[in-house]
Amino acid sequence: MKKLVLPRNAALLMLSIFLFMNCENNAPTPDSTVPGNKPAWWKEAVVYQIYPRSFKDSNGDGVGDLPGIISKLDYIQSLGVDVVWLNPIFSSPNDDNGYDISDYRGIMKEFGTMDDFDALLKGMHDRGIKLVLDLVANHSSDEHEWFKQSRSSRDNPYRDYYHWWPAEKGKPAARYSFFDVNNDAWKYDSLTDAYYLHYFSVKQPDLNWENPKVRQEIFDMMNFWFDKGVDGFRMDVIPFISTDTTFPQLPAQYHGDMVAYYANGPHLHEYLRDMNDQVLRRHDVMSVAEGIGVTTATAHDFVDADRKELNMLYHFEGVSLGYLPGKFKTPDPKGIDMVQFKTLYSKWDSVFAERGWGTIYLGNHDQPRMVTRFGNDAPEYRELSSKMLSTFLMTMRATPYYYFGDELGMCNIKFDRIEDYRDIESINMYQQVKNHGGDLQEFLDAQKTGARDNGRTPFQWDNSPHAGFTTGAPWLKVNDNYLNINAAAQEANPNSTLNYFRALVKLRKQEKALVYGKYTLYDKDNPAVYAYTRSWEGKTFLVVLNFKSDTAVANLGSLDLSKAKRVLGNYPDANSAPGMLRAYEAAVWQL
Ligand code: TEU
Ligand code: CA
Repeated sequence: MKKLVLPRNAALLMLSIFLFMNCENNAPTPDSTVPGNKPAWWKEAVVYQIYPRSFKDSNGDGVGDLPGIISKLDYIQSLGVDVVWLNPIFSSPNDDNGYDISDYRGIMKEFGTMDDFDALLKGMHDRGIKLVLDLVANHSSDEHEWFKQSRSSRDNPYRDYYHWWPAEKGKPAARYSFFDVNNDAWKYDSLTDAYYLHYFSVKQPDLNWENPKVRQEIFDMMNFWFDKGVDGFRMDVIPFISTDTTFPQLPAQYHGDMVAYYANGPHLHEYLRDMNDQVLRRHDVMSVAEGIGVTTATAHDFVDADRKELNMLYHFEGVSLGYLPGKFKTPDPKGIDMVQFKTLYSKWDSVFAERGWGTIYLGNHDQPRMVTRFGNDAPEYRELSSKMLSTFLMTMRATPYYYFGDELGMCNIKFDRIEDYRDIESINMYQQVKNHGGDLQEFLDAQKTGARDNGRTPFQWDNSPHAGFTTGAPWLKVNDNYLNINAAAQEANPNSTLNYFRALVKLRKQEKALVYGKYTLYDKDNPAVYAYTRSWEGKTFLVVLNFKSDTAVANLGSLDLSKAKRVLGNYPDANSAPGMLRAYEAAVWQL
């Protein structure tokens, strides 16, 4: 065959194309069988959530702070995570631990100063870690200057920064408040003989997003933080921001589901597109909605790239499993139905298989500790089940949001007395039960499973007093089990939950199949085992998870296991076969 002689520059072009296609560092191109998963840093990232109040106290006042986080940046970097999401660090009277902001551009005095923030941001960026802050813009604190002005008179320029209902029109249509003792979202204010709206506590008045001045204030504030170098925002109850300000009686289709009504306001997506246009698209940042009230039917409206709104959202369906309907956070004695769990997470995977992108979490500051809620915190099973749950979180097709302390296998503190609680939600709901002559012991028993303070106890650094979190009196009690559950004890142990988490993060970084790979569920009706594969560009990993304490067998159908090799597992030795599982066994096999 005639030898093809290419002109010199064409040959160079061919060579450069060949080199580009084979060089180490060219961004991975997703497998053509899973279109829509264009690579992005926030899709490949592992996000580590820190509740600043409980991470590390540097000055002995018993409250975690920014200098405390700075002192632990090397620990954070040692985890291998890429992004840190900090719960609110802004000025706040802390009625709801920072989710009631009195100055969006100031640092909460207990947490430190703006210089501390700048040092923290630099420390993170120097270590290749991005920083995401918490945008709490559905409501502010009632101690914000805007609200002080707004409530002062009906003709104050800031009046319409919030939702007011003049009393002469009678009581406004009922709206639900999550934290009000009577769940009543309208608070009468005598100063101007009017009611103001608060979906959360009375000290968290809802901002009026229908007012373009409010939107501009929020957008300007976001740009202020992005101009400082912040890498993104988690957006608190962002689906709630648009409100029908005529406040009609609840439309029939929403009877019994106020959250769905809140999350489907008339201008929600117009405002999010506005936010993207004026703020988000101007920076290389990530955005994640707290997707309260969002379902698979509405998720794409928030996160599809062509919507030009947000990058990601997290839903509440998984963390809502296993509670009795109609009762406040009361665990179902039957526990969590694993077929329901697997069906739900498989559904959310398929929702984002072609477009959009998902997130995955089992714990955060609003949730109890995942090892208590979804694993087994009994001494003989706590480490095993903690590693099993971490394996799930780090091998699904979604950005993992991993909650601080879960890498140690920290578990619920299970307070016996309401006096030990600090969370407005627990305190006010207890008062509600008391006001109605309800069963307070039943409430306290249920809170041992579902209370948010279970996930907010101070980080357990070592076995010194207060787990090395503070030299003072901790704002919230430290779990007594810190003597044997702490980071220092686990650093030295290669088989600890901490080092297993590090190995999981490393594996996910190495194997893009665990990020972008096609997800296939096996043995969907197995009541104990969650088994799935992740396939991408010729590589297939099998993940098998036993969520129960009994040994279990998974039916892996026609999977070719002849070349299966375990790459990671929570038992020292691989089981005899991938489908054979010991108590709470987790294993990742390369096929
Ligand atoms: O949470 C929204 C919210 O509704 C949760 O409070 C959750 O529904 C509730 O805790 C279930 O018990 C966000 C923040 O994550 C939360 O910490 C704040 O308390 C709330 O908004 C108000 O800002
Ligand atoms: Ca402190």
